[in-house]
Amino acid sequence: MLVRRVYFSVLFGLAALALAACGSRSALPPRSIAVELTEFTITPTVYSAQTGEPLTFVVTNQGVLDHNVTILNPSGKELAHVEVKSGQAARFDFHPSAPGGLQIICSIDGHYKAGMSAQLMVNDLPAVAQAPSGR
Ligand SMILES: [Cu+2]
Repeated sequence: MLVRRVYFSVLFGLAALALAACGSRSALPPRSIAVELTEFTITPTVYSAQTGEPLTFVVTNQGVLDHNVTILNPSGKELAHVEVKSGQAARFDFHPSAPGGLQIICSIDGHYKAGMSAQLMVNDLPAVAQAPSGR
């Protein structure tokens, strides 16, 4: 009987370890982020995410002109892009793969210069560590 109890506690211990090992980045739940475009702003202007977090950007163009959302890495490489016609909405999935600051712009000629830019901050902390700590 005692042997059996020990066997079960070892089994449960192993199961708990396995769960803890899985509980990091890959377990982040999908999240949608709403983005609004107008002449000539991207709202909000600052976004934050975790490395590996499965994001879906839901973009609404409230402007009278067509716009797009383009995500650029610090060296200017395009990581994601979606066109959104005036009055319409579009969505795209984006999984930030590394920590750092990414730029979100509208790449249509002159729009970035006119103010269509925002920042996506990607950090490597697990989601739990984001909760405000007690003071
Ligand atoms: Cu634009």
